[in-house]
Amino acid sequence: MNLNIVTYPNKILRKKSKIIEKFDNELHQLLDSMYPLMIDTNGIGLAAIQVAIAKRVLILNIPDEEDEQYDDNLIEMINPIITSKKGQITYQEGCLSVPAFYEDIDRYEFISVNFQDRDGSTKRLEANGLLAIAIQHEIDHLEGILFIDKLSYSRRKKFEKEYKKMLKEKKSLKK
Ligand code: QAP
Ligand code: CO
Repeated sequence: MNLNIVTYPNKILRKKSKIIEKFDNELHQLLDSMYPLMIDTNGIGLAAIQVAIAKRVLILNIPDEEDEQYDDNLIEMINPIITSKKGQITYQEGCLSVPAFYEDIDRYEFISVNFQDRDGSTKRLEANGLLAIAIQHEIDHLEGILFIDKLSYSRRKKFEKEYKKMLKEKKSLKK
């Protein structure tokens, strides 16, 4: 599958993603295409809506202590649900759909998540730290929520101004 990253302010990112019912070849092809795209674009997490597919599918590949990403650490989550959450952690988040912008966002530090794997088997994962942050960030995408939605009014206004300026500069380079 040939996929491209959808970027803000594209309205596609506001769609609510649909539950996966069929764990078929089409789903596997989607997952298999999302992974190289995420790696090539220097991502650690990617939701299907970011490639314009409104399905409850996300992938994660958190770097290790040496900041290396390994295929073995790939996590695929279908129909994820957070079943418990506690604590608080602040992290400077970014998003492939909001390029070149990073801001501190508060998340739960510990979460439990139920999900299905690519074959439809039910799984449970207890996560903390960066993995917990990434799961919350990606599950927000399934609801049409972006990390910039969590900024204070003044920080959001600052973001909109900077981002518009950046888009304008990008456009003038293309011409
Ligand atoms: C979500 O984010 C996330 O602006 C995944 O120019 C964020 O992969 C998980 C990226 C924070 C945990 C903590 C962003 C790449 C990648 C950019 C990403 C960019 C190039 C973001
Ligand atoms: Co994102």
